[in-house]
Amino acid sequence: MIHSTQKGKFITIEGIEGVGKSSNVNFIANLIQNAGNEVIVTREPGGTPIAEAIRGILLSEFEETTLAETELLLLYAGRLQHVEHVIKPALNQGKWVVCDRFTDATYAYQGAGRGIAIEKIDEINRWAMGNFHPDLTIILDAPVEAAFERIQKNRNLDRIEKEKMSFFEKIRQQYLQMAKQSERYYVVDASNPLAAVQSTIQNILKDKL
Ligand code: Z5A
Repeated sequence: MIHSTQKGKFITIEGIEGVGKSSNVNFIANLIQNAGNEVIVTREPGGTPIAEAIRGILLSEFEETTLAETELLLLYAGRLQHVEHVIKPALNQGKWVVCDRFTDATYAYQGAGRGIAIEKIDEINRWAMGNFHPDLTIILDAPVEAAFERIQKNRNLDRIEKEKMSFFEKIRQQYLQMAKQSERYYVVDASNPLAAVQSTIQNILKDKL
């Protein structure tokens, strides 16, 4: 366990849009709760009133362009509020935290997607987060076309979702690349039916609960 003075664990769920993150966060939380642990579910961008206001800015369209660096700084401003006011206090109380996206999304979207150097993100991440990172990260992976077919049926797209397929392909590849670099990542084939995806997630978490 990474957080030696804490009992709770920090689990994040990642992937491109439409892979089923929202559909699986509560499933994960239920597994944790059924094993007798207290759990909270949260998300990024967001998770506190200030961070949710920042989310509103990030997803809205303005007459001026939002610079990639502005996205990065806004994300970390919200993240700091979220970590210090919600995530760390919950972990310190022994609760588990399940978060829909976290720092890996920044490496994928602002790094691979927007083209900000990974070293720059590392620098800001180190400054804002120190050594704090998830204990376990589930990356839901599916081809971009398949994931987009799911979301386009259901809603209007926000500013980031309006990017081209090639943008999301870079993001998908960055997630897969990161997954090779640490044992905290588990890649799940999200092109399978939801029941199969959830059964895989259950197997991953079985030994951890
Ligand atoms: N962003 C960023 O740029 N940098 C960062 O550091 C962070 C975020 C943290 C908001 O994220 C945006 O912020 C996001 C990245 C950026 N922008 N984009 N684009 P978000 O997490 O709030 O929003 P999202 O990624 O767009 O979530 P989503 O579109 O809701 O996707 P999802 O949660 O992965 O999918 P879902 O809602 O659970 O499922 C989509 C549909 O598919 C739904 O109808 C389900 O019933 C269906 N579904 C789910 N799983 C399956 C399976 N297995 N089979 C069939 N159908 C399924």
